[in-house]
Amino acid sequence: MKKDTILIVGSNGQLGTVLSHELRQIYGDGSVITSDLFKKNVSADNFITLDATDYKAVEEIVVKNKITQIYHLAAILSAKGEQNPLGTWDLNMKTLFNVLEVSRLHKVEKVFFPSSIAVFGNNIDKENTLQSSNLTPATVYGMSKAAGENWIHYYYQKYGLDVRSLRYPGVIGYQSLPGGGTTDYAVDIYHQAIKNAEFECFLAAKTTLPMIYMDDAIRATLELMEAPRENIIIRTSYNLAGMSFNPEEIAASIKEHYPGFKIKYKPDFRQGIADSWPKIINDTDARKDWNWKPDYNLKLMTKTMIDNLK
Ligand code: AKB
Repeated sequence: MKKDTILIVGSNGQLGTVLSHELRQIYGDGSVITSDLFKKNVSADNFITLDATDYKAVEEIVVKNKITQIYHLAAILSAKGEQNPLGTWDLNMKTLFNVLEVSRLHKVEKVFFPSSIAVFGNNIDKENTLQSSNLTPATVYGMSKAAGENWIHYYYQKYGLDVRSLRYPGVIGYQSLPGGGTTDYAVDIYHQAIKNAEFECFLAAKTTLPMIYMDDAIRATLELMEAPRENIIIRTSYNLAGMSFNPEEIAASIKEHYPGFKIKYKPDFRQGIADSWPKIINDTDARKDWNWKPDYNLKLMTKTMIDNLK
């Protein structure tokens, strides 16, 4: 087992649920503390109720448990964030500042900050969105991630704090449900398919977005965090790609397993958010700097999702 004491902030979320499990396998149950606003019924022993907007509460956990790594996953996502723009900014930024300051003052060795494809907006090449593309996000969530990227870069430059980050595409997995995102349809669709229910999609048929299967997303996170410090050249956040598809294409891949599967399209306000995002992400830097390579394409993901959900 590796020696490190890890705190996961926001561990009840879609990514946190699976990442906590993986980190416990690597570091041992006793070395991983999960935390969130509320305790889930199935939370593991080492769970602490934490409001990460409370600086003192974050500091107390870090000091008391001699934390050496923090995964800061708490955030309000793109679609939910638009219901309360100022509250979203407050929560996303305050929790990040608390994690960064506590890490700086108490010498936390490594911090992970998830960014998102939501940092991109218009004025980019959507078919090949480069690492260095303009960041003009159309949502408050995207604004908070773009600002967060600059803050982690600042903490690295000014204080040498080793913060690492990925710009996640939509994450799709069977173990947990997303909440409040624009890419959530691509998880819900599988849950409806196995119930033989017709799926009503809140995005239009041809809305192509970058996505990634959960196993790839988790592996990318762990590989980034394990990479030697000198390999991490990008100190804002790395573009990360898995696959790209639209609702019509994911429906077609489901029909290979459920020929009677039906989908209808009823775009809502989330269509505007999706239209502001890239379609295909260029992740050359991640591949070059720490050897990133995804394993899953749409066909393999669909088979794996259906096999595990049914
Ligand atoms: C969302 O849809 O808001 C998230 C994301 C792409 O960051 N899944």
